[in-house]
Amino acid sequence: MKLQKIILASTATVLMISAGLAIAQFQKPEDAIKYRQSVLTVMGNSFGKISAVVKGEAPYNKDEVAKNAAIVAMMSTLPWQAFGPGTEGGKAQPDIWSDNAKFKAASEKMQLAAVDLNKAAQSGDLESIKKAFAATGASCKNCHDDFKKK
Ligand code: ASC
Repeated sequence: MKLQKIILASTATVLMISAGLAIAQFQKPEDAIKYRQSVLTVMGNSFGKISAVVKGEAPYNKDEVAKNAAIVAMMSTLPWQAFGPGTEGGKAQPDIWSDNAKFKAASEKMQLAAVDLNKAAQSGDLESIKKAFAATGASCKNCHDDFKKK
């Protein structure tokens, strides 16, 4: 089984587990802030590499895009457990806590988009990758518009 396939399979499992259970516990709010920022930085780095391919700024290499999409899908499941009560700070808007249902819905939309992007990337069909990339980017932006300070 190729690594990306293992990651794809385990992403679904982690999604199900993390839906009902906070995996990580944080000693201090700063630890939660650092964790979520780190995860989102890693996710943004891999997403940016796919972005360069989609925009024609970098050559399409199937294995590279597949690897980065698997990273995006895996990382997409992780930040949410680090937005618990009392962890306000960083660039997080207060609405994350005051309108948590909306934040959760936006985060779930992004995770599902990332799963689609990973499926497209594993298939190696660049047109599907471009479509799934656009949908994933829109889901990032949607959440940032509402919940991230400028
Ligand atoms: C990225 C990145 C984001 C998203 C967003 C998409 O590469 O770091 O936050 O894409 O800009 O609109």
